[in-house]
Amino acid sequence: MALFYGYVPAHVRVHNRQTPLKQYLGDMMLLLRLVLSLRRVGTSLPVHLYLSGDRHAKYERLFEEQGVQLSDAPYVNPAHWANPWHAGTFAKLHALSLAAFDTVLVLDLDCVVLRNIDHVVAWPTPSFRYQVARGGAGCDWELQSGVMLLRPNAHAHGRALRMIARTSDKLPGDRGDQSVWRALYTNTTLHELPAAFNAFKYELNDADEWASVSVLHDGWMQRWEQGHWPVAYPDVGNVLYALTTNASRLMIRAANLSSDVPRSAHTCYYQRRGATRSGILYICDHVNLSATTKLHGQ
Ligand SMILES: [Mn+2]
Repeated sequence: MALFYGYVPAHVRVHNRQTPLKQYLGDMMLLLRLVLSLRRVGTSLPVHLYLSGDRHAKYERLFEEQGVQLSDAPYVNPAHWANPWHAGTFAKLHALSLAAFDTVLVLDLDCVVLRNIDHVVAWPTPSFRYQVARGGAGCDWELQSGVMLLRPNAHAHGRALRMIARTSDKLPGDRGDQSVWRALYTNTTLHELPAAFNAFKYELNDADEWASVSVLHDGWMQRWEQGHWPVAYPDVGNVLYALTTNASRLMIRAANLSSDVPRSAHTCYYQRRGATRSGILYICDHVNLSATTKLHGQ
């Protein structure tokens, strides 16, 4: 199983009072939640996390404690035609270069695994689920790249990198990695993943559908407020809340922010559970975390 994350502050799209570092803290929490969910369902497959750009040892240690193999990966510059919101998704193209593996199961950091999915690696490659694309001329479907079963291939990796090179033509699609997968596999036999292995909560209509989910994608907490699904479907809602809380607690412990640090020097990522003030999760660290805990140079 392979997870990918690249962090270059200048490439992080920020809005409102968000900062690149807040985004990093939130993303690390989501990645950790995903790993905790894999441990919860007792995966026996090796889990690898490929990191590029700025790295922070104090948070990476949490992954090592969960038995995750950490590796440095080259940073993949987003295509000049990229949608800035999807700039980070090109990191997943690195999966094609992992020649030490026959099969790589790629999971997005905003996935949560609710049932053991180890058997998926025996399925044919490449496997994706299909998704109807919203808008976009000349493209009404896409390969949903949140869960992908791939066979690494150096030739395909080279082709993919050329598609996002400085001089590359704009590709149809979401202007993220999904545009690349779609173009790369145009003349390839593709296999379709069942929807339950990459399920979006807005697609799930009743308790039976919720109960069928193996991988919930797009499960982050901010969007809980758009609906009351954790209350309506507490079997999944409570699991997700417990995993998020545990991941957040581990992050807070790793941050180890001293009470001497003045509030003006804090950067905090926080989420609310539902519309109430209860269940607010904070992750706070130094505003200048880069200066204090960078992995390289320690
Ligand atoms: Mn995603």
